[in-house]
Amino acid sequence: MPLPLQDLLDDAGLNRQHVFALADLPPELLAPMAPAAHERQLLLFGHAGRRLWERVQAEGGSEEHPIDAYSVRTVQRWLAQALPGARARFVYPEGLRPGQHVGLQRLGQLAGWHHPSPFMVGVDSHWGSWFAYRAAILTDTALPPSPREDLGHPCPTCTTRACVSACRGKALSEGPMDFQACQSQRLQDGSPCALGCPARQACPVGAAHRYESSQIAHASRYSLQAIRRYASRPRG
Ligand code: B12
Repeated sequence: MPLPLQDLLDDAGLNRQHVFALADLPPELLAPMAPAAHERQLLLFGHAGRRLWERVQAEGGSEEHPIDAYSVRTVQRWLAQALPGARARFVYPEGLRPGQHVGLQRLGQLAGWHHPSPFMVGVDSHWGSWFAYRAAILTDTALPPSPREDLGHPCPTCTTRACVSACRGKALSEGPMDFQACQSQRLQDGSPCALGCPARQACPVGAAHRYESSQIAHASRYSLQAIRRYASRPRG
């Protein structure tokens, strides 16, 4: 069942949407959001493929986090037109206390969008790893909950394992991803992984939807900054 005015969201590049009844979500996932009594549903908005970035650039905003600002603006515009009068509260990318976060990949798993890849970013057989979670709101609505949309898990039948051999930090060589090895490689001067993950880019699945290089560099810059912050944190 499509959402009301779903075309507005699709056209804006927020082309994945899922309605959850809060009653169906595990309590530990809900806990950081501390839902109020009138909040009945969680609406999750994602993007897949290149459209979102095209739209963000077309709007030419100069915010520090242009994708987040654009996503919030777009969901607000959609809410005003599609669900006037609904009470809604953002829980992603803003709205929660510092240090609290919504388990987006877990929500993606429940929606059917997320399958684990060796490089930890979720994948499916259509979009590959070229999708992410852009906004989540709690509402007092009674929309029909969405069915799972599972486009398939490509990794179990993958024979080439191109991501594993492309990983420059040898972080994918033995079982679960070695996050320390990934981080150390990214932090080296002139690392080929600083502004884009060669493993993610080597995956052939959904290659037609691979982000444009400026989007890859943009997102990677933020994660590299975060890794630098973690790495410089005092220990003990
Ligand atoms: C924290 C975080 C990070 C941290 C992880 C560091 C750390 N040790 O905490 C950093 C900043 C490194 C990071 C990087 C990236 N992240 Co990140 N990250 C998150 C975040 C905010 C929370 C994850 C979490 O703590 N979950 C809760 C714990 C309990 O669950 P967990 O599964 O054990 O979580 C661990 C892993 O998820 C891991 N992690 C998170 N992201 C990544 C990425 C990689 C490659 C690896 C190895 C691990 C990892 O760190 C978590 C804590 O240890 C989520 C968004 C969210 N709110 O869920 C996005 C998220 C998981 N990240 C995402 C992405 C895309 C990335 C990047 C690819 C961005 C980029 N283009 O550079 C990079 C990965 C590149 C790389 N090789 O480093 C997407 C994944 C989309 C998808 N299709 O599944 C998410 C869902 C954000 C979103 N808006 O969609 N990320």
